[in-house]
Amino acid sequence: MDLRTDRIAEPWGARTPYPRGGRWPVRVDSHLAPGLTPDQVERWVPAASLLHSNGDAMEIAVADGRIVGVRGRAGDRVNHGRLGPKDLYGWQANASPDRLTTPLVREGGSLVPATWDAAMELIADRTRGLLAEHGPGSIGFYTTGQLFLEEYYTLTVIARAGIGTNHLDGNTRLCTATAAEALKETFGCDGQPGSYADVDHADVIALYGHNVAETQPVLWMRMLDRLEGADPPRLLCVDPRPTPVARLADVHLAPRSGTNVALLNCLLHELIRTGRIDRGYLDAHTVGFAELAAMVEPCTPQWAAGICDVPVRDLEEAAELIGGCERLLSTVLQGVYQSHQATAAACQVNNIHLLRGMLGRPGCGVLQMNGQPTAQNTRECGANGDLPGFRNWENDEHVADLARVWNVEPQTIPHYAPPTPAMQIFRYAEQGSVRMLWISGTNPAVSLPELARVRAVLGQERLFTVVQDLFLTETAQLADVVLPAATWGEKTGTFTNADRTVHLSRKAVEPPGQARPDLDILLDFARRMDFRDKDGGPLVSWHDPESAFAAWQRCSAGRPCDYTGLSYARLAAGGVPWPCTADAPDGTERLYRDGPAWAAPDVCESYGKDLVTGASVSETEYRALNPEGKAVLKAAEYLPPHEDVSGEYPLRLATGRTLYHFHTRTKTGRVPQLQAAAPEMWVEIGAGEAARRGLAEGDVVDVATPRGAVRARLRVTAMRDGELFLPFHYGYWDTPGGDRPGGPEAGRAANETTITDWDPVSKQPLFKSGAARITLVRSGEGVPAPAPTTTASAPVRPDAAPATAGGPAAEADQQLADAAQEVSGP
Ligand SMILES: Nc1nc2c(c(=O)[nH]1)N[C@H]1C(S)=C(S)[C@@H](COP(=O)(O)OP(=O)(O)OC[C@H]3O[C@@H](n4cnc5c(=O)[nH]c(N)nc54)[C@H](O)[C@@H]3O)O[C@H]1N2
Ligand SMILES: Nc1nc2c(c(=O)[nH]1)N[C@H]1C(S)=C(S)[C@@H](COP(=O)(O)OP(=O)(O)OC[C@H]3O[C@@H](n4cnc5c(=O)[nH]c(N)nc54)[C@H](O)[C@@H]3O)O[C@H]1N2
Ligand SMILES: [Mo]
Repeated sequence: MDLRTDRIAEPWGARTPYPRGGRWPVRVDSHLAPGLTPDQVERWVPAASLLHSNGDAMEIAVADGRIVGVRGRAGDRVNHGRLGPKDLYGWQANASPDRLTTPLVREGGSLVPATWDAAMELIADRTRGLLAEHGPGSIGFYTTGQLFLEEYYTLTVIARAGIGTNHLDGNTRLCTATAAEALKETFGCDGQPGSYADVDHADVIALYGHNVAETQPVLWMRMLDRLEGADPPRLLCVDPRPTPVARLADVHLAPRSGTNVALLNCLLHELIRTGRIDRGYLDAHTVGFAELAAMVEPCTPQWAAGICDVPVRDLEEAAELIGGCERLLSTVLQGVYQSHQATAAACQVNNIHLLRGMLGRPGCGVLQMNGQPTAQNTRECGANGDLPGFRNWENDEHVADLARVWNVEPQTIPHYAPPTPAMQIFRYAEQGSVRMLWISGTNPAVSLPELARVRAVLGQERLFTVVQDLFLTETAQLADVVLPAATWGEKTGTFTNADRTVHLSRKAVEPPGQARPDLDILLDFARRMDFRDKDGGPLVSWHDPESAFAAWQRCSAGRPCDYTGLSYARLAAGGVPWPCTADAPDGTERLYRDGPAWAAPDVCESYGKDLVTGASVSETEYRALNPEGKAVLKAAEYLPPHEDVSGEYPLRLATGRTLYHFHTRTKTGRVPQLQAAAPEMWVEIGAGEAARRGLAEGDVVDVATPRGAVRARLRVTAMRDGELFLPFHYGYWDTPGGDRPGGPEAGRAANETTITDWDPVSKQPLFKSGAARITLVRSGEGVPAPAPTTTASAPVRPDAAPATAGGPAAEADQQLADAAQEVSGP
């Protein structure tokens, strides 16, 4: 059956219900350029989505050397053919007329075109000069969660062994550092325990600070299809906002933002009080139960209700849900990771699963989610604050092993201190010890907290900044050298989604102008710098994506993220979850079936930290605590937020996402269907709070914090009292690439208001749970806020704004497979 649907108006498309334990039916979604029919497509090129972490497998349609559309891949384990709105329309950004097509260098104050040779020689010259004069610590790299595995691995080898700097991190620090840290704290090592296939089996799905409907719409489709089938799961949603998830939840807890630890400690208290714990599992696979039980002993529902401002009954019902089920799937994302006590809270979700013995079997999983499409690879390749292959920087044998793989002396690889987190790299640049910053695939002039400060850092004369991007972003405009990159569809490489599924994404078309794949840029730099191993051979000995992949396979061998059983040929058939080895040739659906495997002192990636202070646990302490390598039940007491509400700043402020945009909109802002669905900045407030303050839909308001302010129209939603929410997608420019400063006044990026502060354990910035005030600038005069109506920003009065729709340009196909055509397996 074929359906044509406006997928802006109906983001999740048609339902294909299935029962518990059943197979998720296939539905193949596609969208082609208007007027084009499938028979006019010349080639279909395999790829996966690069606009979220879900890893939706797709094919790129090519005609006349151009990308003309996409369709989902029916046989892939992740999406069974489905695509979300950004997947369906986002490809159009590749062909934007304002793509960067030549390198630019700063001359006499402005950026002017240069040859590749001139731009790369300038960078190599500066690198050599700084190395000679100030040493490797004067050079920093700030990368992303949006390049390919092959690129991160190459960058890591260059930075850690070629240059020898410890200052290499990704914007993954803003994104999934807490996911990685929570897994290290509990299981000794990064690596997602669960699988998306757990959705097929779970009888309760609990989502903590995760608006999956908008940020991983295809995973939400899987949940929606279970909800409409036989024996549906029950949903628990913990989110201050009325997200699409909250609207369908059996229990919606809308706590004050910043109070996750209080709420979770209460749930743990109830599980222990009612005896809903698996003693056998705890004894066999965990340490730390006595400490945890003592910590949560006073955390009654009455206590948590006061802190979280959630009814006691709702807390008890939530505890009933997770205590009464047999197969529990939990997911965690930015409402935890970017909020107060981030790692402490994320670990308590792990603790729920350990207490209940619900791990490693169908329907029993924790998904400490990723956000960006390739964030998992940033982490495993060591392009963030880790060594490659989840090696422990404090374990000399791990460092020696890495040195063997790279054929360098161990002392070549900096391991005198933990790899420098991103916020500290920017601090060093501010102070002047970092003098060159190479930024790839990220737009910190919009996405880092406290933008006035970020602009000042990047604008300094003494800091030499290289920006590698597709567009002349807010960040690129502050650079000394801008390198035009090729992207998804224009280059080949692999990446790994939030449930460890590795996909191959192939080049479909040529990049515009002289734009080059990030891998080629890095290889060019390595050649110019002539980095050598200890025998005088080339340090970077590979020359294309497939040989880079092979090099990574050698580095991953025997590690938790073992890729040795994979190949480009194998991946052509669809996604495979790591570890994939000779013994597990089809990959590994779930980790830790028999308890944790990488927590023993000699093999663990980290000895852990104190969840409240962030102080490191020493090797000796860890050996005493966890000699047999069990899972660690780490306890944490609730503390009030650092920046609490006050008379001057009486409201809590969170920032985040909407369904239709990706981050700083460099791609989605250039896609007509997506841009039209959410064209401009807005502010969300709940109806009760608005009424109390005499504010109404569409009013132009200022939201101010001690850092700065934004001005935008107000959307009145069904959100709880005491909270404000800002989407963070809108940067300085009105339309990306345009020349008009955005908004009624220039201040409209959410990060003008956010604080320079981070979780003590993961060092992830706190983009949620700040304090702010709101003031009326002028009445809305009947004009509603430009916020979507299909999402968490739906107006509380349905007639307050026209329904979000995409019209004919947004029509997409959904092909529902006959049962006979269905793929086998999950
Ligand atoms: N459409 C779209 N999808 C995306 C992205 C995008 O930009 N746009 N980006 C991708 C990336 S990189 C990421 S990291 C993910 C992020 O995906 P999500 O984490 O799902 O998205 P956010 O909107 O950042 O935050 C989720 C929710 O946290 C809630 N929240 C705020 N404070 C608190 C709190 O203190 N406690 C709790 N429990 N909840 C709180 C907010 O109300 C919000 O609804 O999305 C990925 N997918
Ligand atoms: N206030 C607030 N701030 C936040 C967040 C929040 O919730 N609230 N969330 C944080 C999170 S989770 C994240 S992940 C960050 C995201 O923040 P950013 O990483 O700054 O956001 P993007 O817009 O995705 O920037 C990616 C850049 O890479 C470019 N790019 C895309 N593909 C390629 C490629 O193949 N090669 C190269 N070289 N460049 C490419 C794009 O054009 C774009 O400029 O924002 C963080 N900041
Ligand atoms: Mo993210």
